[in-house]
Parts: sequence; structure tokens; C-alpha cells
Amino acid sequence: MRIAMLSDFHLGYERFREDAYRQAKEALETAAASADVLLIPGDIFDNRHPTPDVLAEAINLFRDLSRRTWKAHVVSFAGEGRSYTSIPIIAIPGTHERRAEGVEDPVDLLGLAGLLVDATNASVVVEKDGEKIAVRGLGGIADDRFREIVARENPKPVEGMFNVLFFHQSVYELLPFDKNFIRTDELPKGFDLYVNGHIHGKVEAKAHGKPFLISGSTVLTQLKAGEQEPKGFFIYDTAVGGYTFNRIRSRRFVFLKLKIDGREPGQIEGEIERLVRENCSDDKPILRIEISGKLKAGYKNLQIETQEIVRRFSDNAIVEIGRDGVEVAGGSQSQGGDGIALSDGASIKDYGLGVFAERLRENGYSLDRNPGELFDILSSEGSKEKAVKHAMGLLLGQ
Ligand SMILES: [Mn+2]
Repeated sequence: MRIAMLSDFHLGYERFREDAYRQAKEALETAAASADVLLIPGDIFDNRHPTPDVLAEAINLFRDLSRRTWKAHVVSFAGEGRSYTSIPIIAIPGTHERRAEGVEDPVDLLGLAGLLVDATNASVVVEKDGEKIAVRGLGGIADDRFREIVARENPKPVEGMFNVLFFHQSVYELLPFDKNFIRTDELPKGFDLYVNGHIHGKVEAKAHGKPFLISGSTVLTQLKAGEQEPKGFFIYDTAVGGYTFNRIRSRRFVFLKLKIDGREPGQIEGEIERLVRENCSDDKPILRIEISGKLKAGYKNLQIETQEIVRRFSDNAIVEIGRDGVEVAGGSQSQGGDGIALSDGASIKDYGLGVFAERLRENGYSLDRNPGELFDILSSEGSKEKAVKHAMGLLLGQ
């Protein structure tokens, strides 16, 4: 059976909204044309409260897919998620869709509509011509709870089938900034394939000696140097025991570094213009120009008129200029810190959760209510007042 892994579409991502839709569509259609099963490990949506327009985009994508003729079918489902279709499109919510436990997230809605199978904490068996694969989903879990859930649920492979473990988490080896993140050797053993989302760059690694694959996002989100490689998705073929990476047409991204040592703003403007002119083209790439180095002595800050350049080339490039690395005599404006380069904005939330949990520990917090759960409630409810009331209710047992 051919298993496609497509991740992190971020439908509704404001900055590149059309790219997000078009590239997700291309990935889904290409994958559906050559794979038997589609696995989507989270972040279909960019926001846990997508607008009706964004929901419509998702419905359009998945409705068209569900009308295709599929040779493989979901033949059994057990667990928490939603399964109202036998079409082998299986998804879990990611960090961007995560809401408090027991509250509907947008992936739940697609599951309820029968457009895909929501495998949140569930086991799904897919069959094609007598061959069966078992997909064990673990979705929408705060990083500090992942260990706890894995210990509680003890996900096990099913005998006689090809087994996939399917999740959306930060992994310490790839994002080593929080000791709460799961390590690959802590993942449940015995699975033939480990499929993760969340990280927006492509990752090919191993867990317990088996492939541990992250396809990366289908849309650009962070504009870091590591995002210049082509976007796409993996297909694992159980008949071959191997996988391929399938590129999609995605907007080109060029990351450019501009060292300004000793130059004055006027010269720097000229340099920026030269870089944009050299790299712009009809396919309208995204150009990020990262400026670093010391400004000519006597200049207190880098005051340049970049809007004019951005506007002039707007048909042939999307230009973004980063100036955090600019230093001035007697001080630095530099922020540095690319520690979370490979992940997406949601990692900021994970980082915040780490700080929150740390503060609770420092203050002697000892209730059995998990800090991750409290954090989710406090950060996901629409109204602050309601969230605080809900959290206090849980804490005080009301
Ligand atoms: Mn993501």
C-alpha cells in the first residue's frame, strides 16, 4: 500500500493565504493520484477558529477528494476521534487547531462532516486487496502531556499489519529548547513507520530503527533560511519498504544575507535594490533580505526607505527585510536567537507553556490537574473571563 504523508497546510494563513490553499490543493491532488492512503498529521488550519471562508476552503479541498474512487478503505475505527467515512484520508489536529479537551476543533468538524477520518487518540485500519495497515493517531496534545498520554494509552502495534504511529509534536532532537519535548527513543516501540507534523522543514530520521518522517509544511510560514528547500510530501510504499519525496509547485523562497560593515544607510539602500533586482522574476518569489553588521560610525540607527523598493518590484517579488542583526556603534540592536528556526509560530506557545509549567512548579503547584490542560484552557477560550473562570473551577473543584 502506498501511504502519503502531507502536513501543515495552514489554510487561512493570512500572509500567504492563496499560496496556502493552492499548495495544499496541489499536494492533496498529487498525493491522491498516486497513493492509497493520505495521512495528515495536523495543522490543516492555521487557526483554531477558522472563519467560514477558510472552512469553505477546507470543505472544497476534501469534498473533491472524497468523490474520487479509492481502492483502499477504512475498515475499522476505535478511539476518540470521528469516523463517518471509509475514505482513507486520515488526519489529527495540530498545535494550531488544538483546543481544550472536550471542545470541538476544526478538524473535528471535517470528521463530523465525513470529509476525513479524525484519528485523535484512535486506531484506524485501512484495507486494500487484503493488505491491512493500522494507523494509531495521537493528536492535539500539549507537549508536556505527550509522555503522560503515551504512558496511559500505551499505543501498541497490531499484529499482522503494517503499523503507523501518527502524531504532531515537538521532538527534542530537532527542537532542543525544552526538556519536556519527547525524544524519539521515548516514542512507543514496534511501529513500522513514525509520521510527525509540526516541524515545517522536511525531516528524514529514525525512531527505534524505523523511518521517522516529517514532510514539512506545504506553505512558507517563517521565512528562515532552512525553508528554501522545495515543499512536498513523502510516500511510503509498503511493497518496497521505502519512501520517496514528491515535490509540489510552491512559491520560491530566497534567503539573502547582506553584510553592511561600515556602510551608511544610502549605500545599504542601493545594495538592497541590487539584491532585489538580481533575484526577482516572473514567478514572484519571496525574498527575505537579512541585514547584519555594523553601521558606519556616527549613524545611530538604520533609517532606510525600503517601502519604495518593495512597491517598485511588487509584481516580481515579495520582499521582506530583516534588520535585527544591525549593530550601531556603542550598542547592538541584534536579537540573534534562531533557536526555534525549524518550527512554526505555535512553538512560541509551547515555549510559553514551558514557562507557565515552570512557574507553577516554583510556586509549589501540586494538584493533579495537568499544567498543559490549564494552559490550553487559558489560551484557547474566546473570552478571558470565561477562561479564567473555567480554569479556577477546575483548580478549586467547582
Ligand atoms: Mn504547523
